[in-house]
Amino acid sequence: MGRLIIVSNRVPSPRERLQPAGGLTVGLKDALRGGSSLWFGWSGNQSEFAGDPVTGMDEVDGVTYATIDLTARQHEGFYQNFSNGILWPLFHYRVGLMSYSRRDWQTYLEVNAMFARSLRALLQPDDVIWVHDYHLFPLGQALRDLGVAGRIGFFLHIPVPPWSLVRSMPGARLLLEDMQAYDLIGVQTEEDADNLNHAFRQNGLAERARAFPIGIDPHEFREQAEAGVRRDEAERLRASLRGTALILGVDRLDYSKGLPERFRGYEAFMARYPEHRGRVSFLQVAPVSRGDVEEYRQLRRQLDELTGRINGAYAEFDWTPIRYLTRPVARDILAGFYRMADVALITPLRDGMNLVAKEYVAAQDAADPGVLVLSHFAGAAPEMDEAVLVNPYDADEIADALHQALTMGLEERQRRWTRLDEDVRRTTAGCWARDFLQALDAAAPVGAPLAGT
Ligand code: GDG
Repeated sequence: MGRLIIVSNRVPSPRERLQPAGGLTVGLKDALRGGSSLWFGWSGNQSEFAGDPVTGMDEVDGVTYATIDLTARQHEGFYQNFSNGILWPLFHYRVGLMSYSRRDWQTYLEVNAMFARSLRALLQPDDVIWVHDYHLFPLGQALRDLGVAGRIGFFLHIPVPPWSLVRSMPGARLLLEDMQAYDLIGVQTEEDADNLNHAFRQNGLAERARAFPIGIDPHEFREQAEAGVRRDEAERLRASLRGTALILGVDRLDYSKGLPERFRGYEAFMARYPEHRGRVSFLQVAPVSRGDVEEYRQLRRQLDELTGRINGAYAEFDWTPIRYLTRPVARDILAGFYRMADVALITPLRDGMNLVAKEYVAAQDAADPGVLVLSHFAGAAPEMDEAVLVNPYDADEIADALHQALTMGLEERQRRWTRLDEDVRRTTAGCWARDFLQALDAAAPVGAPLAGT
C-alpha cells in the first residue's frame, strides 16, 4: 500500500501535532504512524497572495504536514458562508438557518479546485487519499479531473438528513454527482448511510455510503481522567461544590448542541423537583466557536439571558444553580471534571456522533460511575442505549431524566455503565480508521480504467 494522504479543512496546529487531541487526530494516529504519510489542508491563515503553492511544510514523527493559505475573500465565501452558513445548518436539519448565495457556492468550488491543484503537486501514483468532511465534498472529483486515478475515500463527520431536505440547497444534485468520484464514503450511522444512499438512488447515482461510527482512544482518556482528578483545578472544583452533585455539559458553543433547550430542561428540573435545589450544580463548558457568524452571536446572547434568568430565579446567596463558561478548559483538566461529574448532560438537537458522550464513559470510576443523559439525536445514541435517552425538545423529559440520574442506585449505574464502557472500548478511534481504510482498499475502484477498455 502507498502513502496515506489525509485531507481536511484544518490541519492540526504545530502544538496539536506533538500532542494528539481531537477525535480525528486520535483516530488517525495509528494509521499515520504506519509509514510515511501526509496531512494536507488549510493553515488557518489568511494571506493576500494565497493560491496554489503550499506555504507551510512541517514534519513530525514521520508525518508531513502541508498547508495552504486562503485569501480573505476565500475564507469568507468558502469557509464562513458556504461551509458554516449553508452546509452546516442544512446537514443538521436546520434549513431555516441556511443562507444561500450563488457567489459563495462558486467560491466553495474554486477553493476545492485550488486544494486539488496544490495537493496534486505533492502526490505519488500509489498514494491512498482520505478526504474529511463537508468543506471538501467536491475535492474527489476535482482530483479526478486532474488525472488522479488511485484510491480516494471520504468521511463525513456530520449527519445526513433525508434527500427531501438536502435538495432545498441549490446545487445539491451537483454535490452528489461530484461525490461519485470517491471509491467509498463513510458516515457516522446507519441512518446517515440510508439517507445518503437514498439521495444517490433518487438521482440515478451509485450508492457508495457505509456507516463507520467514529470512536475515541478510551485507554488514553481514562489515564488523563485519573491524572486529571488529582490536579489543582479538580481540587478547587471539588471544594467549590461543597458536597453538591455535579451535572456537566461540554460542547462547542453551537446551535446544533441544543444548549438553550438544555438550560430550559434544567430550569424545569429546578421548578418541578425542588428537593434538588441547593443540592446540585450544573457546570456547562461551552467554548465559543465560529464567533464571527451571526447565528452564533445570537445563540450566545440567548444563553447569557437564560443563565441570568435561571440563576436569578433559583440562586441562594451561597449557591449558584448554573456555572457557564465560554472559555475552553485544558483537555487534561476537562478529563478530570468528566470523572468527577455525577451526570453528563448531552442533549444535541442533531450531532454526527458526539465524542463527549464516549469520553464521559471512558473517564468514569468503575466503583462509582456517573450517569450519561443523552439525546436520541446524537449519532452516538444507537450504540449507547444504556444511557438515559431523552428528546432534547422536551424540557420536562430532561427534568425527569436528571431526577432519574441523580437518584439512581449504585447497582443500576454500574450495570448501565459497564455495558456502555464495553462498547466504547470495542469501537475505538483506531478501529474506526482501520476499518475504513480496509474497506477503502477492498472497494471497487472508481478511478482505475475499466477492465477491457
Ligand atoms: C464533529 C461532529 C463528531 C469540547 N470543549 C472543550 C474540548 N472539547 C472537546 C471534547 C471533544 C471535542 O472537543 C468535541 O467533539 P464532539 O464530537 O462532541 O463535537 P464536534 O466538535 O462538533 O465534532 C461530531 C466529531 O466531529 C467527530 O467525528 O462526533 O458529531 O460535529 O473531544 O472533549 N476540549 C478542550 N477544552 C474544551 O473546553 N480541551
